[in-house]
Amino acid sequence: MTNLREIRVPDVGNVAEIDVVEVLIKAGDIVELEQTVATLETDKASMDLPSSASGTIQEVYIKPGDKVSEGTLIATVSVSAEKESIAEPVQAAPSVVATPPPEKTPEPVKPATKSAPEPLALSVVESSNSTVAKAHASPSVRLFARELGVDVSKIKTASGRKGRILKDDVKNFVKKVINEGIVATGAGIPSIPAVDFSPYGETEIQKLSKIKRLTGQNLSRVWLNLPMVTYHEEADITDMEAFRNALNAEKVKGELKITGLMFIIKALVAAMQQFPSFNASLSADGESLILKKYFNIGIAVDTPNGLVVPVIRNVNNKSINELVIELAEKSEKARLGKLLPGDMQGGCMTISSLGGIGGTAFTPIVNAPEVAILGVTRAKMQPVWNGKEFLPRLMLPLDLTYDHRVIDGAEGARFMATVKQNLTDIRRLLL
Ligand code: CAO
Repeated sequence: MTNLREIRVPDVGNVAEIDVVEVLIKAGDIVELEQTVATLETDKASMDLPSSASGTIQEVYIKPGDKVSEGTLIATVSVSAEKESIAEPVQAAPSVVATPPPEKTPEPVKPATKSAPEPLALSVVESSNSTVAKAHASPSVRLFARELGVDVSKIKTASGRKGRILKDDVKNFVKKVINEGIVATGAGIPSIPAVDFSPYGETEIQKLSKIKRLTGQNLSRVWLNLPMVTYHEEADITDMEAFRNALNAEKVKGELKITGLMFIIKALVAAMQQFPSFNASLSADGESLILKKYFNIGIAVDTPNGLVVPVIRNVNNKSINELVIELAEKSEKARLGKLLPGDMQGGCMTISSLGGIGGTAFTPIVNAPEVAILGVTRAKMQPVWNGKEFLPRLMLPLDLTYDHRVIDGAEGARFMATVKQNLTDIRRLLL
């Protein structure tokens, strides 16, 4: 058996005309006791009208735009007699928030419950417009927004009456943020405005390659997420170079030559074995380090389509000659666009070597979730003071960029001192 109960506008203080802003139920809906069924508004306050019974909505008597007052019938609910005997109906009070006068900025709304997240995460995208702080939304919409971590003051599109933000506006805002793939931590960064260059001369539009677009997105994400420091060092590679030249002189025609990069890869891995925090990734929650027991090195390779980073696995178990062959194969595949996704995965640290081109120093960007990257520019003969005299030495510039959340300055400097020692005296690589 069922009984019919009525939901009516309760006593909201001597207000003659109350606007119906939003109706959240329709016939056939199941409602719980105190579930919001409508949003009402006077010129002073906005309120969520709760259901005074749980059951099935039989009929709804109001629509947005109607005027109601105390006692107006909102809806009827059919309640099973069983339920009625268990729960006495209560006269639920509406939850009210003061309606901000449109020209003033409202007080920030505090989270209703402890578990509701602070409205931070999604607030980044549109913060450049301070006028949107005049958010106008019912308590239920504000609660809904808080549950999703959305700051309602950042929502520009309000499709309700009198500029009111509705639930659908919150949903659309979240969809937009997700679709744009905007990183939450880029708090409030205004985008670069579009410029019409035509007044200055002729231009031509060239589409970016897919690799360039993806690399660009990844680099921006890293730039916004990681506090990075770049540390510069120089290694005396005079002896290493003499050894390399001697080895290359032994090679028969057509055999692959050893470049300094192979020794750099080895020297880097030897240092990573000594400093485990460089062979690590920060966990997603930022609370722990994931230490890796394998030593895979990514090598940035310049290709006609953009930068790619093939990975050489288990460098610690490979000889210099094996590295020469593998890097030649992988960089060739990279330039022909034939690398498979697996060839570029699982790296622990990356080397970006511009030494074949030139340079004296640069600041490479960490290939996150790795925690550091080694940049290399062109070795140069320099007069180096040995305490008695200046000697001509071949000096290799090295640049280490690291994630400062994981690696502190002294650790970075010690790590580079070790890489430098390993390159200056490559016998150390045997230890
Ligand atoms: N100092 C002086 N000479 C250097 C050098 C250095 N640091 N590094 C390389 N060279 C020399 C090599 O010995 C070689 O000389 P020879 O022709 O006389 O033998 C010449 O420069 C060309 O070397 P290479 O670049 O072909 O070979 P490599 O092993 O040093 O590097 C690779 C291989 C794949 C890393 C490189 O070809 C490449 O693509 N580099 C660009 C990477 C890049 O774009 N990085 C930017 C990333 S943005 O962060």
